[in-house]
Amino acid sequence: MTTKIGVLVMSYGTPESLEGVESYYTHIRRGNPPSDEQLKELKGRYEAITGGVFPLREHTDRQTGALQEALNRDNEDKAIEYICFQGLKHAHPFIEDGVQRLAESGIDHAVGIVLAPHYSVMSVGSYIKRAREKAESLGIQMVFVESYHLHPQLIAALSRRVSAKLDQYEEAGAKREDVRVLFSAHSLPERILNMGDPYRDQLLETSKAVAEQAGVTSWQFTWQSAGRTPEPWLGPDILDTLRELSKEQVEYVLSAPIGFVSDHLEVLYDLDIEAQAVASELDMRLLRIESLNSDPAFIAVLSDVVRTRAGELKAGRS
Ligand code: FEC
Repeated sequence: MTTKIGVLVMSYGTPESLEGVESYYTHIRRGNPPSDEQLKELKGRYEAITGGVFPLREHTDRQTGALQEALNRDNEDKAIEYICFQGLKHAHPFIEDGVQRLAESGIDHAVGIVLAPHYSVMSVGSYIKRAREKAESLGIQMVFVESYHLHPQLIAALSRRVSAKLDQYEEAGAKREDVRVLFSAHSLPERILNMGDPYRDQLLETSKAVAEQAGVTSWQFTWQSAGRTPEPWLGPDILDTLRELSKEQVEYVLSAPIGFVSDHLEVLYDLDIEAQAVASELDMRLLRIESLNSDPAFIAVLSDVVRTRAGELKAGRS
């Protein structure tokens, strides 16, 4: 008999169309609709990256499909079948919808994973809280992957991306050691630090491990994409970091947004358009590493950590 194990693949979510941006933004703002000006500004950012296509949805779809295939393909124990469902934080199908679908498929044991390698109570923690509450209400036993920021295959995949861009710089005549590598991730309100949140430390650990493996000596960590709210957010922001580096006469910069796993607004707009514009104003050259998207090496990371957690489920049942 085959046992079905559900996998809830959680991701940030993105609108399905420009018309959907308002309800998406309202959800991010916990039910408070944005002003006309805020809405126009956000729609403008989506139009600038894709002209009305929302790349995060396609990447999440592909990652979810590839994960299900990898889990079942490499599954020596054919007594288990993994079935993946999506659960998005701010868009359909919401996290709760994903858990509901697990239940409707007759699944009573599941693993939850977020497509973000670093844990913060305000990011991954909030996804898990919502999934756990829904699973409990439906009688599903669920365990969660909290972080995978030092998984050896993740570090290797990111290091390869950093090395590839350093090669590109070298081919263009720059010395590798003259390139400043800027690791970055989404900022969060500063108050997370007083809560003993591991987010910043985990990001620094990933940065250090990737720098070591890629043989990078000139690197630093910086934040990006801070929210537009009055409270203080973690800094320095990448735009300020670029201005500082320009004062230090740094000419070549490599952006490595290790906090994200897909091409989406925060990468394609905040880095490829906004940061790129600042770099060119400052007469600096800025490249960015490729996103992980559906790279089989990244899917292997997800499948490995999901399988490990699933093993704990099995142990719990026997
Ligand atoms: O491509 C897309 O459509 C979605 C891109 C996207 C990703 C993403 C990831 C993270 N966020 C995190 C935290 C916050 C906090 C606030 C916040 C606000 C926004 C807004 C947009 C947005 N985020 Fe996001 N985030 C993405 C998009 N994010 C759009 C609203 C407008 C703006 O501020 O730009 C502030 C909420 C508030 O108002 O209180 C906090 C974190 C991540 C990375 C981890 C994860 O993926 O969950 C942390 C992708």
